[in-house]
Amino acid sequence: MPKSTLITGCTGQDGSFLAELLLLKGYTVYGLVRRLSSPNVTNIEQVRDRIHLLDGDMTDQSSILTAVKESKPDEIYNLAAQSFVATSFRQPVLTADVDGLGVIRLLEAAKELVPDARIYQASTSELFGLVKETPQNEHTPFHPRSPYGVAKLFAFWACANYREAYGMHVSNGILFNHESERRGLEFLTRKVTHGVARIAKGKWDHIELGNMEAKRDWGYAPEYVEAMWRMLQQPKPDDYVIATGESHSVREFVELAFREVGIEDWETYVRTDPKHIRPAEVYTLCGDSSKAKRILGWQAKTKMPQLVKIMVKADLERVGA
Ligand code: NAP
Ligand code: F7E
Repeated sequence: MPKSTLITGCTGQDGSFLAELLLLKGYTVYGLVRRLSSPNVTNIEQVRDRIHLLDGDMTDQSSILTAVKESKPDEIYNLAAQSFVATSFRQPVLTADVDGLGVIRLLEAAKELVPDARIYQASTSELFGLVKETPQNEHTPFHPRSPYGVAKLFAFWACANYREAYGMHVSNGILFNHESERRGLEFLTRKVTHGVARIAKGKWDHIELGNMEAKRDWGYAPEYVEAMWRMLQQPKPDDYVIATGESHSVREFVELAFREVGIEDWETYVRTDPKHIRPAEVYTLCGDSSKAKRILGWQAKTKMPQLVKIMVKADLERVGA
């Protein structure tokens, strides 16, 4: 019998890579998708006919129960979220509902219907926020800096609580920023590589950014979904930091992306606009994933300069001549 898995957020960056990985591993893959007037299936186009798509929404308990009942999953990957930090300041209630309460809804459904299922929760380096030490590991205290971070903190502890209270196999992956050619256009890396490609092809004359000094630990998404899977193959549930261990500024990312298309005087093409500055910023992040290396045998291979190359190349191809 092939194992069954339910992925929430399967149309997103990570969900689409994870669906591909689990199909390769022989799983029967179910994906929870919310109804949209124009379906957002670009990321899963190539595997759409091999995934069983189930209607549902993280704000709707009954649809989550139905999806769990229909998929009878051995493994659940909860990737669905309002994942854009900037939007969480404008839509804090929605973010709390989807990213926070949504996790309780899913845990409750699993507790009732598939208590032995193994569950992955998409936790985040945004929990560390105003960092207390560098690099950050599984023992670093949390200090979230956005409604997104706060909602994810609630979810993190909800998972730990269901593990302790009901003995459920629930693991938190504390993933640092990971990007790819499938990243949403609003996120910094993709906004930059998409903009650079358009500037290189003469279609745009500038891009507008916010805080150029913020630092992130940026890795490559396909490698990070492998870590999610490895967490659920462990006999015991646990929490793991997943990161590259390198921290780079927005400025460095922008400079490298322009250099990739042969532009050295990049500052000519970049304007800063205060509308992209957040009410509270996470200034710097750098993860220590030595626990994941030790227990999961996982290590990041692609570092930021290589990531820039991959993303710029993909965007140049997309923009075309
Ligand atoms: P993403 O591309 O924004 O994907 C989010 C997914 O959630 C999409 O499939 C989206 O569906 C779905 N979704 C949003 N609201 C929903 C709702 N109310 N009900 C059901 N589905 C809903 O995010 P990602 O980068 O793949 O990240 C995956 C997860 O990891 C998220 O939980 C994110 O918060 C977390 N995370 C990401 C990173 C990172 O650097 N990428 C780091 C740490 C943690 P639509 O297609 O309909 O919008
Ligand atoms: O911002 C700065 C911005 O929006 C990165 C999500 O996947 O990773 C992601 O959250 C940095 C921030 O990602 C612009 O202020 C400057 O310091 O790409 P981002 P994020 O906020 O780090 C974590 C781990 C998640 O969990 C989240 O789901 O870049 N920045 N100028 C800008 N950012 C954006 N988006 N746009 C700008 O113009």
